[in-house]
Amino acid sequence: MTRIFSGIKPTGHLTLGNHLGAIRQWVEVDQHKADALFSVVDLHALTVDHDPARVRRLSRQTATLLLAAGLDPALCTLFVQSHVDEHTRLSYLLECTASDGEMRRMIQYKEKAAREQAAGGSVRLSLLTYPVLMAADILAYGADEVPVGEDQAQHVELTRDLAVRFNQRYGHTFTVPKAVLPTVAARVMDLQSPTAKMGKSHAETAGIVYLLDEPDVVRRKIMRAVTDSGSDVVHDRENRPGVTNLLEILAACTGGRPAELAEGYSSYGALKRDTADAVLEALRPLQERHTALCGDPGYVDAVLREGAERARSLARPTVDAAYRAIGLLPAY
Ligand code: AQP
Repeated sequence: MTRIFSGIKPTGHLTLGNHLGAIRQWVEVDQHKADALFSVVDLHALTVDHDPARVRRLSRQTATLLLAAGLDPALCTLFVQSHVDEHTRLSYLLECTASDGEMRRMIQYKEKAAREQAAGGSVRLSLLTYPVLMAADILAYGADEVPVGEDQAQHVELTRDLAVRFNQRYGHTFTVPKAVLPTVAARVMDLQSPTAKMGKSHAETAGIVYLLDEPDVVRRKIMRAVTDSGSDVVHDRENRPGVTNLLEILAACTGGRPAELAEGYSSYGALKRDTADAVLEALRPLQERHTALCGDPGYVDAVLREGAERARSLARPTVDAAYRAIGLLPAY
């Protein structure tokens, strides 16, 4: 059976980008078609300046939201990354497989390092090496597929390179995974700066729809979305990024095709109204289930405990095999 792994960082409140670019695919497709593991990858949240209490709170909120979005523990495995030591054990071996140059070429590293420096902070070493930890997350489970938004495709490519290199040097140990991108909304853009990704840790929040935003807040953010000069509604990512973003969000929520949807509109106002309605309709059931789950914290704890147990049992044999293959003496 196909094995799928994907993760989400508790670096902020989850956004519509996380939902349309990743979570929805996990819920509607992946957990039904494969042995799917999904992780709140909390160690990745430590690569930038963070408040420990907030990371803890967001880890729990993220897990709860994933269940609210429809991940079903009877169909998939949901766990917190730091509960399974195999991730960090394997990460070190992969650091010994990766090169400094290939890490510095990662686009997210360049962008986030520049942001940290601009804010006067120092760049943590873990920001540079985090794609290696991500490779360990994936390779520990022998995942065949990694459903991700476009922004993570480069990291999955690195994971493939590391798996192939390790296998060539030390004998076949890892499955070589592939990234699977959604067909629409692979990259949901910020409503206020539609040439930048909608990201949950961005400081400017006016262009970000959070999954737990109140309905009137969601509507206001969408109605105030930056559109392009001109007034005709066309799907053109290059020249009309604002309108194109709205069309892609609408398409992702309603199941249509962005270019075809564009033909039905002659004004930005109507497009914004319909997009807001579609987003609200997509978020309503998730928000209702989230409220219900918050009243049952014991259930979330139990899901995460059982998820970590299963994840450990799957990862340990692969990571032990990697330790042997690379030349380490087995523990007595
Ligand atoms: N704007 C987006 N459009 C489509 N997909 C997106 N994803 C994130 N933003 C968008 C996808 O969501 C999954 C989980 O992402 P992540 O939390 O691991 O990290 P990220 O990609 O760095 O997401 P953020 O929200 O932008 O976080 P910050 O701001 O902390 O960096 C991934 O599959 C991702 O592709």
